[in-house]
Amino acid sequence: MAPLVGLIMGSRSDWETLRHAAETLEALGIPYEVRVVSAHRTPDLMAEYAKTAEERGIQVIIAGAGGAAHLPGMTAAHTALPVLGVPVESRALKGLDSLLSIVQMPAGVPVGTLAIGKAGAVNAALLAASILGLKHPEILKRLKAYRKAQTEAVLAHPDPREE
Ligand code: RP5
Repeated sequence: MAPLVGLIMGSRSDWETLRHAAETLEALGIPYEVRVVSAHRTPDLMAEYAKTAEERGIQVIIAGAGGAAHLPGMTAAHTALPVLGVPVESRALKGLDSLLSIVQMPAGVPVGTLAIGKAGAVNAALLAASILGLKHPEILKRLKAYRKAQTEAVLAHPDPREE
């Protein structure tokens, strides 16, 4: 099936974080593509990717980057598709640099910013599922089942000392 989500990241080194988004999309049966697209190392590719995503059938873009993380914002500047930004934990500043770079978009071009690291990557995929669920009932159904299973897993093990 043609990809509905474009999962992009600034470097191969971001995969360790963004793979959690990929795994969550897979768990929800959402077709996606993965690309390394750097805002500063491959700026032309980034613009081309963002400008052509909609006509290729992509409906949501998840963009992860670390440090001076321009990728989500610059991608959003080139497309009206929803862009979800995942701040990757950086070595020097533990991802606070990534978070602030992504979240502090000036008014006019939004990026939906998630938490730093794995939690943000998983939640970006879940939020993409919510957005896609508005017009893909089968995705909404799988998202609801995922949430139900999560709730049941917590309720089934109320004692934290249990193995
Ligand atoms: C950003 O710089 C990437 O998103 C990555 O998080 C960070 C470091 O990249 P590498 O030096 O590991 O390629 O562009």
